Amino acid sequence: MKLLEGRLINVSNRLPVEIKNRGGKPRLTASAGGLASALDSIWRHHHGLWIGWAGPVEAEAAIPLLQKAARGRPYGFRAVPLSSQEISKFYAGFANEIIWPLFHDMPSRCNFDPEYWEVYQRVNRKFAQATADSVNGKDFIWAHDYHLMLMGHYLRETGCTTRAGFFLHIPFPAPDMFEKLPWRKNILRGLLGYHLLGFQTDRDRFNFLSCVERILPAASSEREQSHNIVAYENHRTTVATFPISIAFDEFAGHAASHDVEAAANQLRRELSNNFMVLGVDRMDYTKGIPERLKAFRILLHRYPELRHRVTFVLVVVPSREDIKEYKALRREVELLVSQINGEFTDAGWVPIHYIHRNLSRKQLLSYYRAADIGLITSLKDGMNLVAKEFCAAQIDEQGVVIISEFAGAAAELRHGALVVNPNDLAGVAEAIHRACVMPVEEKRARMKLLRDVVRTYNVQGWAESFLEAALSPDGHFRRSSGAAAASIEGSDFPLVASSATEDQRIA
Ligand code: GDG
Repeated sequence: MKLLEGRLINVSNRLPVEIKNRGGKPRLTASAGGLASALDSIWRHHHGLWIGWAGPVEAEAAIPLLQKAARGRPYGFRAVPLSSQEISKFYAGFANEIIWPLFHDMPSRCNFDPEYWEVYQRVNRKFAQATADSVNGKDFIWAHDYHLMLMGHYLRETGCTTRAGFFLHIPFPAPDMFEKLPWRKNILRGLLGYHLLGFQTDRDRFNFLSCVERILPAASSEREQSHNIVAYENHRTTVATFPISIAFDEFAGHAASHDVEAAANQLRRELSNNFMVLGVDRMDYTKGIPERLKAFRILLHRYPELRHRVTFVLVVVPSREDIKEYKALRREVELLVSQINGEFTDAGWVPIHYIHRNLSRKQLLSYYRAADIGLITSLKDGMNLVAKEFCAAQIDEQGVVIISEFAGAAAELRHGALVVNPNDLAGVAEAIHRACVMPVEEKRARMKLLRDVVRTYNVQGWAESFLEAALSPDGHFRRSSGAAAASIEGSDFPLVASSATEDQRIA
């Protein structure tokens, strides 16, 4: 669907390609991270420009490499050069030591260093200027994530009148949490410089609106059918919910391939037991990895009959390794894995298979496909794409999803998944047991429901509804598809007649 007359100008902290110095020479490396692949599908219908940091290289050296990277793509690249001090104080500092923990409700992990704030403002101005210099009136600017919350306001300061939207990939906190931020007014003002603000869930949208009401009394807000309009400083901003999703057909198609099927069968043979519980995350304290391990330990204590029958495959991708909190988390996770394995490992059975590296797409899909249970226990999460990818890869429709009620994805998946409070370790252990003894018909019915939701409300629909909202002249647009799915009326899954009993046999 072609929605735009002009070009789509994507702006994110990083470009989807990175230039690294290897052997003294700058070289292009493949994109890391989910944002690039999530956005890839929207470029099939638009052309434009992607603006972001390209890596630690001189601007001149970056240009030919970015031109090379753009060959065969419908969009070009423009690098925003950042010094190492800017990267450390803007990205590692303000974004990842203040906003990331605060917006995930973990204020005690915040380091409110005033220098971080100075550099955050400076870098947002740089991005605004680079963007303003690159656009014309018919283009649409789509900025992404918590690194660029001030850019909306700074774009207007440059005199740029091109329409601009912003999507927040992480949660937005409730006022009591947000108010802890010393620069709370500036952040809200920055965001209200955009024409459209998109949040992952209604919970995040309403948190944002409550913060505006409390912190910016001069702003006024009107509620429309599917969105809100906030007026502030002679500017109107549409605020709506757009739950991000995945390219379902692509994932499901790849998961159904012979290659992946063969690799999944091989994994199952090698683990030679009935149940594979799978966790896939970046190494991040928001993902509830220690909590998940402790819940698994409780499971093995409470249900000794599951020993030798259940294996937990824990894939944890290295992330933000230069930040102290992340190093400490890695030590905690590795200690727990070795304690639990030390306590329970027996001839022919290791309870936890811990993988601390990046898997290829094929390997990841093989694990998704081979697994019986996808276990997501985020303490808080904007969406959690892993949950949706797991569903897409369940070609045999027999996997069970256990998901934290604090992951954005729970809003859409709650009818087919087992929903848990990740802090309730015994409750998580019970949910794993319940998934192990669940009759196959119930598993299929649940997974069918989940796959229907993810197939229907895919990433293409997400991007289209965002662009439609951004470009609709009167602020009226259809309710974003995922948001509609998230508000399906009715109670939890109807087939819960089969809650597990102690003496139920493990099939
Ligand atoms: C942020 C928000 C929101 C993981 N391990 C491997 C691998 N992955 C890929 C997954 C998935 C992505 O990484 C992780 O996405 P999530 O959504 O689960 O989490 P965050 O990285 O925290 O993402 C989150 C998201 O933005 C989008 O808006 O949902 O809430 O925190 O795509 O497949 N990919 C490969 N090998 C791995 O080992 N190839």
